[in-house]
Amino acid sequence: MKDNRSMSGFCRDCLAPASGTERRCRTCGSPRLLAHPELDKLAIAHIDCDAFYAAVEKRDNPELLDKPVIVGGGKRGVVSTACYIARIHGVRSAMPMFQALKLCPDAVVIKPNMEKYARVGREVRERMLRLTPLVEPLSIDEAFLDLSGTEKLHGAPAAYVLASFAREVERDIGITVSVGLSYCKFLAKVASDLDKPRGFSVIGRDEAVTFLADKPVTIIWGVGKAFAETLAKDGIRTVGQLQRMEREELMRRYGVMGDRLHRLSRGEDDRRVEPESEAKSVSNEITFDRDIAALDELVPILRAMSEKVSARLKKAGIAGNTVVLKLKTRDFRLRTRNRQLSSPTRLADRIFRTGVDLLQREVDGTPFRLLGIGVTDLTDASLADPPDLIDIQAQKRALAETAIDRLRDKFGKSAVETGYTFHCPPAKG
Ligand code: DCP
Ligand code: MG
Repeated sequence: MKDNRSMSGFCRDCLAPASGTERRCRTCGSPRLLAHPELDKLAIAHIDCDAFYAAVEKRDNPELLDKPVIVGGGKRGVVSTACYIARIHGVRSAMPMFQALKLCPDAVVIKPNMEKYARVGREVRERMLRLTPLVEPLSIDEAFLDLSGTEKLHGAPAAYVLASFAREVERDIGITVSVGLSYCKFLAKVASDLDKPRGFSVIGRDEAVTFLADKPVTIIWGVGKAFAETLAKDGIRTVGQLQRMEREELMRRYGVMGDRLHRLSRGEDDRRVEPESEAKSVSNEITFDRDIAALDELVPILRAMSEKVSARLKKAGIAGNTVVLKLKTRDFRLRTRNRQLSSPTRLADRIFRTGVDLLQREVDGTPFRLLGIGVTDLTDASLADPPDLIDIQAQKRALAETAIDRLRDKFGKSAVETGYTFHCPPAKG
């Protein structure tokens, strides 16, 4: 939003000050100027790398620089990502490769090299941690940063620190990022997507409500396709419509989600940036070579993974209060399901049985590409798995598991296999 009252700003290329009235930098001539009336006050950022896998591949092979590049393929045959040149032709993530090549026949297709991308992702993250300890990664290529209170340390406001960060990542790592800066996580994330690639967008407090008013409801965190359809049936398509509704009405119609719609539609989001802590959860997941839909194929894998999770809990002397099941569908939709237990556990048997119960509700013919199981709400193991006088069977299974653990300790891991894990592929990770 343009406002000339007290516009502070600078050039994103040479970092020289700018007033917000000029069109090009007076020092270097660049048009990439950043100015905003609230620029010095905003400190919550979302940073997302541009066309991440493709950018890494271009960095490592300069011949690809001006060519359309698609990363993906393999057995699954879908696009992981496409560079911005390929996107001009309409190529998108998750698109079947044959369709992508129809749109862009000249594209260079590269198989993903996950280890390399993970390494670059870590490098970027390490640099973020030099700016603030409050870095919350969301995925391999994106994170929230809270830079509140770091102005003294850096001798500059967050906006300036972030622009130098983007410049340095380009110079030292060789890929580009886009930055969203706001006063809350919701709008920081929205902002980082507004001006991709090499973007820097700012959404201030004063403009939040107006900015959101004409946007589709799907811009709101947690409003997916299915929920947007529910809202559309009720005649609600834009955030502005939500802004005009009473909180009570929204809650009556949509429960807790109604409260979220009420707050987020007004740009009210007080979630903190939560740094990654060492062990918030213990989990294990596997991405399959081919998608799996059948329960009887998923169950043995779940068993093997539950045992891994349990082994790690036992080793660390901790236990979890909540079991989390994670599924990713063929089109990359993530489903996580939680169940709080009556007491914390570190037993494979309890993790597995809870997991199966959650899994059964999800198995409906959908092909899954990833399955994960874990526990969160960690506590000390001394509180775990109290003898359950009601469920004698559970007690028996717990005793059996302890006996199996002892045998495994003595004779090695494969000495004892439970019925579920026979012939099942080993879980990775
Ligand atoms: N990814 C994937 N399959 C998807 C989406 C993403 O394998 N359906 C991978 C490839 C991406 C990386 O995750 O490079 C990061 O995802 P983003 O959604 O951030 O996409 P990009 O970084 O590729 O592009 P953008 O510039 O839009 O952020
Ligand atoms: Mg990205």
